[in-house]
Amino acid sequence: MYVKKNLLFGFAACLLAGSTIAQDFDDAPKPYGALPSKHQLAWHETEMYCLIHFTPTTFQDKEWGYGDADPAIFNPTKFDASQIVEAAKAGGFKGIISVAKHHDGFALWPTKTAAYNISESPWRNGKGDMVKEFQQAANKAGLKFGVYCSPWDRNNPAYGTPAYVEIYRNQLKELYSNYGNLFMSWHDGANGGDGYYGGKKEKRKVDQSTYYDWKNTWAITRSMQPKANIFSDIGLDVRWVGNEKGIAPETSWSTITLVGKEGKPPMPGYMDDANLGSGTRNGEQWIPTECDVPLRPGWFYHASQDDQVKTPAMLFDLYCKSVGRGGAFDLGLSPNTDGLLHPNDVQALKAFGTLLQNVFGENLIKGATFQPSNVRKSNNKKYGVVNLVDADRYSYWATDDAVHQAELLIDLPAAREFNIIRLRENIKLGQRIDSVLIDEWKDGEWVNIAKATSIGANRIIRMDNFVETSKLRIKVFAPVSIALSDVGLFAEPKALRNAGTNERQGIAKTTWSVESADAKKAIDGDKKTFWLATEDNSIIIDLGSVQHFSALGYLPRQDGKHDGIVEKYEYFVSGDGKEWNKIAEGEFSNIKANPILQYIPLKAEASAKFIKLIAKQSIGNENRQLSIAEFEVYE
Ligand code: FUL
Repeated sequence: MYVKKNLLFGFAACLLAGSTIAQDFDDAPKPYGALPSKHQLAWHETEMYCLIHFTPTTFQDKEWGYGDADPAIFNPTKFDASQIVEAAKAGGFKGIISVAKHHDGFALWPTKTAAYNISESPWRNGKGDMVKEFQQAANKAGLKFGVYCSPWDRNNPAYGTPAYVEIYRNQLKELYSNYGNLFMSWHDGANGGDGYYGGKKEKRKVDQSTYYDWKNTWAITRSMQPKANIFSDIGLDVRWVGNEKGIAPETSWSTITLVGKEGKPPMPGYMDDANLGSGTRNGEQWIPTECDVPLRPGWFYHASQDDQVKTPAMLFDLYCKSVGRGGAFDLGLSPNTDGLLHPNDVQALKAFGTLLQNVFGENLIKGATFQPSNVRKSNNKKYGVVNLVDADRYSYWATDDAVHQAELLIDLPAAREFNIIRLRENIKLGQRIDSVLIDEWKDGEWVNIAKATSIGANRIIRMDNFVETSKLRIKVFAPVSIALSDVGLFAEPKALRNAGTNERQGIAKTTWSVESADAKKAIDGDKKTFWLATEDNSIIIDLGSVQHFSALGYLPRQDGKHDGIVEKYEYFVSGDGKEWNKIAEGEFSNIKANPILQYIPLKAEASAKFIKLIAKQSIGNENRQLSIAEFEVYE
């Protein structure tokens, strides 16, 4: 059973052997459980990076290109990689990943493997290499560089045959040869099926559990880019957190025991993903989470989303829920058709970077004295509490082997007000701690203010309320001795909590009606409820009177399940509910991984009393199904 479950990851273990990390001292605690490799440690230290989506799809105002865009449309005359990279840097991000090829198949470098590439575009007179320009800008700014090369290719005629896998590998080889040392090799799990495929315009399905032969594909990555962290829904080094909201669950272990689907071994694209977010306590592999989320609602630039850029307060919240939960924060940036980040994006990034510096630049633990209940090896200084406040993530306070529960009393020089507690373990010795309890000394007694599990590389406990105290107690529980490397206290600006959202407001629904009582859930203004029609793939909204509108919105169900989510749509309007005119049709690309509100700007303003949505394709039940959390109409 064990052998079967770990076909792929047994291979990972072999590749990692040789990079096991030595203990610092002879009498140091023995490492516990699965351990990070050297390149994973470097990745944990990187914490935040940006993923840049920019292809002809940008010029089509889409989220997924079909693979048929004319390369002539790709002409970002003002493109400046440094403008984008510098904006990321100002946000505190330490690396960038270039989407060198997205699902549309258009390569941003002059690949020899496929004609559909940047040399066919007018940009730099067909002589350009955008991946190179990103790499050079990253190097210049001192940021790490990585690549994303989509396995799914909606342009390539060979997609679906063994020949394509060879082409894909050759693309990786080019990217691994010519763009320096990569810190990440990012492999998407999406595989939507239909595409242009050299003009065939058909649906091609592959068996994701075998088609890409990841074992041998990633052997290329390991041999050509040994320092690159391999990401996929379950990569060899980094796993997807299971959503595109940028959020890891409260309890999220860096270790995981993988389970395949339908009795097959665990493979990317073929995983039981129930524990992707939480990981597994004492799991067999060290594969921490990456939390990816775009700065705007979509991964590609859409002018209609210029006012939907996440605010610095929202980004700060995401930082706490990703980096602060032992993962990495991967923020999507999307240059516009000029080839630049929009000023709103630049501004949000800068303000977020400043906020991070302001909050984490001042550690309120400064000057504190610590009283630990035990220090390893008869109070040996090398394991002492002084290690808790130095800048080294791997120096640590440790207890004796027999001491699995310990207390740390903290005396601050004066009463201090804070709402963030940061803890770190020395993860070179594994993820050892089960949980912590934190108390403040208040009115002559200890009062609990926080608790947490899964400490690991970095744990930010962000409390709802500020605490003002001069005395704290941290109780630590583990199955082995403790190796804690950092305790920090920080205060965020108080106004941050009430920063609001940047959600778009649709027109009021008070006069609206629908045909069935159940369908009312689609117009009740409550995002949590949804209508699931199992025998019908359409919904008609009666607006009550003729209304004028310029855009429509579809919010898919928000409960994490997928049945009935619309993938291809048609919208019709009518004045009398009998004669219908089509006003929009298309694809809600990437809606499964990122089930956000889909905003559909209309080509021309419409006026109607009735609106009908037809799901031409939806997830589950042969498409005679429609689920909808909210129907929106915009003035
Ligand atoms: C997804 C893709 O389908 C999206 O288009 C985007 O690239 C995102 C980062 O990964 O799964």
